[in-house]
Amino acid sequence: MALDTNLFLDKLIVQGYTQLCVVPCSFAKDVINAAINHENIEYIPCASEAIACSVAAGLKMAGAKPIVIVQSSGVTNMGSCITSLLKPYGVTFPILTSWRTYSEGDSEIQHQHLATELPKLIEAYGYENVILDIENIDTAISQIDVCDTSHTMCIIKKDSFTKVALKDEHQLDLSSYVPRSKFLIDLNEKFKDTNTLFIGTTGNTAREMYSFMQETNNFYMAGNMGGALSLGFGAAKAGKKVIVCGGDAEFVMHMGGFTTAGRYKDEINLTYILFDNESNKSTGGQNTYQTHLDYISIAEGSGLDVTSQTIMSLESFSKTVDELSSSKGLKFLHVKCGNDEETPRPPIEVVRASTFQ
Ligand SMILES: Cc1ncc(C[n+]2csc(CCOP(=O)(O)OP(=O)(O)O)c2C)c(N)n1
Repeated sequence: MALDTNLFLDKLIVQGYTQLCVVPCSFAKDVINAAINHENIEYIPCASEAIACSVAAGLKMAGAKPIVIVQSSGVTNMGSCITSLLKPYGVTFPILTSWRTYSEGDSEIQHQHLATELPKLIEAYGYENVILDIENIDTAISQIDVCDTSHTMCIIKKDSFTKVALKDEHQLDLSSYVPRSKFLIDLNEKFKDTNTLFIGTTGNTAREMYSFMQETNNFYMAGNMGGALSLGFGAAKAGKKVIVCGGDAEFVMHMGGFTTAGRYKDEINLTYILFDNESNKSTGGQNTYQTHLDYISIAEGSGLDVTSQTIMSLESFSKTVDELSSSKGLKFLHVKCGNDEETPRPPIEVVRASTFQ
């Protein structure tokens, strides 16, 4: 049993809902696709769950009728907005969160804690919670309406929605870009058997590092989305030579990490490589809709030493990495990349053993 996704969205529109403020989760992939396909509800991709909540609060206070959709891991990011804005000012709108499960031995350790504690976290925020009814669509809509008028969060379980494909005009075409594996294989060749510490992000980069960079010194950060640069900065401040392999959704989530690290650029040896596939590959490939961003200028404005051209080829990547690795500092590289076939997640023993000292 699953809710008919398109009908669910149609009914929400009839109820007057106007925008979906989203940080993607694979559990919500079909609702997200349906919203992107639909002309009568606006899809607002947000850099973090905190931002999604604040945007929705502004929309609601100004008379619109937004809905927020996030992953359970991101409910933590909303804490400040909930406790210091939504609760004290009595602002309400539906917040739909997936509930990621965890079973022993799963390397997605980011979900282990909230797999049992999510309802308690919601309760600690002063919210009620309700599990989205997937048996009866009208009950489901009534639940959303309750969340619109009270501090109640709606929990979405796996497989709650029927499949919806993105319309052709919304599909991303990354075929002209070099697949990320080629760059990772090059990094493996250059840095195998060195003590350079590689940090992979929550997204697919860490998974692909496991497949294509078997011989480098890797930390697979299976969670803490947005924290890769800051984690790398801390390690570099403590004396490590670090390369962070970032993603375009990861880059924007806690962008203040760049302004913090930038202050210490002369003391450290850290390179941030932004592997930009224009999408959230690991949660279903949703477009990040960030073509308005100039990543290089953002990094430069935060104090990083940037390579001023976006890297489009393996040849220029290889040459630039050689140049960068011979100098100290806080360096930034923007690389456009395409998709590879799905790669397996690093097993839990590998993820846990990748802790660095
Ligand atoms: C706080 C938080 N919010 C959302 C997620 C779900 N999530 C995991 S990876 C990801 C997207 C990563 O995209 P990007 O950084 O561009 O890397 P890619 O997967 O495309 O390589 C999202 C939204 C999460 N793990 N944590």
